[in-house]
Amino acid sequence: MQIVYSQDHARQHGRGELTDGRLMPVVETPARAEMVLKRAQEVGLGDIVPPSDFGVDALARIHRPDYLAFLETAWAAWEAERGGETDCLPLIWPVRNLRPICPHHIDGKVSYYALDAGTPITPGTWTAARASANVAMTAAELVADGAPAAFALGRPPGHHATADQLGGYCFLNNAALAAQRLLDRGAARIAVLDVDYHHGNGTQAIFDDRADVLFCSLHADPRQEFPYFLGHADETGTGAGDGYTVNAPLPWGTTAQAWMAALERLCGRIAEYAPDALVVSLGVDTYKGDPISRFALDTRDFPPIGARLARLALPTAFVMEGGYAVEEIGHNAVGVLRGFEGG
Ligand code: OKP
Ligand code: ZN
Repeated sequence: MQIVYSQDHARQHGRGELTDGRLMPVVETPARAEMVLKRAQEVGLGDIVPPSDFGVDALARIHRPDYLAFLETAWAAWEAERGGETDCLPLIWPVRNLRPICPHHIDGKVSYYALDAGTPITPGTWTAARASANVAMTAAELVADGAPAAFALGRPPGHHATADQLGGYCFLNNAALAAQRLLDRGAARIAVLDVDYHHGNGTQAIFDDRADVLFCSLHADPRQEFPYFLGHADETGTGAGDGYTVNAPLPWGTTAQAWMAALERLCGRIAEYAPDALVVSLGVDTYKGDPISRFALDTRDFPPIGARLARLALPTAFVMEGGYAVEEIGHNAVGVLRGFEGG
């Protein structure tokens, strides 16, 4: 399958994220994408193609215009306020008992538009996030043009980003933009399957009230794990989208066997939905050696995931999400894709 890739991902390189009560080096680094690219080339996965530029209008199919304007201007406002020595991070949120009215000062604005303090805005964030979105939409375009599959090898990831909020290392929801692109190219129904260790709260929220996108996710139970406030089993969608969200929260320590059993259930639901295409939010932070995650999948467990997805027999756009064990991320992510192609 073709691999869509842009070097612009490297423009997002945060200096620090607030973790465990202190500022720590970020785990969502440029090396992640470079390691996946290296492995894809090693095994000859496919040609590497650059993204097309779909412009801000395509982003506005999913994201609120005021949020896009914020992302575009946040770094300049932060830099003007206090120089460029530190990344732009929020410190207060419009939570219970406060009012979500967007402030004018950058400190208040970044809080309004963020859902955590682990997602630094840097000088290159807007460039890198747009490149990652274009990478995902280009993979969707390849699939819409008839490719059986395509791989969007982008970062920063996207599945925590909502229509109007950044968080969890995500700024633009790449998978949602890919799904919307497929719909805009004529598909009637799209399934999004999120296999990242963390719940894809952004993707779920974006498609919550829609029946034209089935959102299915396997993830660590939000009672134990980030993003903590979405991803429970009783969330099934609202309004017209009722029945089109399926969550499979799993406990810390989940093994490949239990994980594959949950995948089987979600694949059944996807087959029943009979979508025109599938978007896979491909996180490999389910790996046992992942530094921020607590599932127990081994490198050998990733190819069977791809093989099972191939049996759905759907045109499939894979969109890179998480995976922070940098040495193994290439073997794990490309393992899924090779399993898909051989399966
Ligand atoms: C992004 B993706 C750990 C802090 C966790 C958020 C994790 C975001 C994961 N000390 N910060 O879903 O892989
Ligand atoms: Zn994740």
